[in-house]
Amino acid sequence: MSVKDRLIALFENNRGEYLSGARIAAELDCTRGAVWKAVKSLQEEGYSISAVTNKGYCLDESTDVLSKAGIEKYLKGGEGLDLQVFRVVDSTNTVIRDLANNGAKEGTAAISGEQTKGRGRLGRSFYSPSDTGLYLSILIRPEMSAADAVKITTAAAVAVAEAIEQVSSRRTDIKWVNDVYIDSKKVCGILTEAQFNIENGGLEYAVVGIGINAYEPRGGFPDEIRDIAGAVLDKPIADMRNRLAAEVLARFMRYYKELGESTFLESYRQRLMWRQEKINIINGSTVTPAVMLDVDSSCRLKVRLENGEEKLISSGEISIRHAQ
Ligand code: BT5
Repeated sequence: MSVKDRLIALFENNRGEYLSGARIAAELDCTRGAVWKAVKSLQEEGYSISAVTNKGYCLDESTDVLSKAGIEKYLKGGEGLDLQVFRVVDSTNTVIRDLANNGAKEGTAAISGEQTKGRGRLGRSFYSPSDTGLYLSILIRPEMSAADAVKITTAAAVAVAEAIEQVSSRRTDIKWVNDVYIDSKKVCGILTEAQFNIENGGLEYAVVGIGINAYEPRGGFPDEIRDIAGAVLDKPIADMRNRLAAEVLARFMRYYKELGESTFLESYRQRLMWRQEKINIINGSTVTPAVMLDVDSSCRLKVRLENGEEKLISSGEISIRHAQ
């Protein structure tokens, strides 16, 4: 680990406390000059570090910069995770796909504070500005039936919804299949991309990508998504994104291991939006009115069509909208 990474870990474990240059140099086994250089570089990355003569350096309690040490500090459970944290990447899903193709193990996760090419489903883009969001992808190599595999994304939605509630105390809803909402605005989108084995058709790996709007971007969301997108919080709280990342990762890994028993399902149902309400089912250019009833144990949507017929819908390319 570089001096800078070790310094982050030291600061993260002593937030709000002054550490003398001499103490830091001794703990990191480097010169005081190297400490000063590392502090400067962290300040440039957005860490709020005060330097006071005769007291030393102090990482401000309110600092909200993603780091491996910062996330690990809050990580309870989540065994087998291997975190790689970036300031900016094109897409964390692409980072993980590249690592997976080079043999990375299950539990490898990429976490970034910004994406330049964040992806949504079906070629759509996911707006991923710096400093206000959390973008992360987790590699899994599941040995499971296709029926269980469809539950991966739904389990991720529950992990996110619960993590947001834990960190922010705000109530979340889940829009089938996997968008997380607060007050009728989308605060999180999830994209799971799978790689199949050409020889035997089995699932080689899957990348679960999660994008969360922690705060509203400076200047607000772009016009195209202003009516749809929302943020978890309107005011910063100390270290929110590291905490949120840790909560999401640990919960997802737990639900993933318990996927066979669908332990996430009850929590999913409790948050499901528009139950017993009128919806429109959108499949390409076809719009079918229905009443939403529930989800079944494979997370298929149970609806009642206008002719009274009840139907189960799998996600695929179908989406739903609320009908007035
Ligand atoms: C999604 O697609 O919502 C899945 C988004 C997954 C993003 C994560 S971030 C980490 C990982 N790396 C990636 O590159 N992707 C994953 P979809 O259901 O297709 O919704 C996309 C639509 O949501 C867009 O067409 C916009 O209307 C809207 N949208 C775009 N950016 C948004 C944002 N930041 N917040 C809320 N809505 C947004």
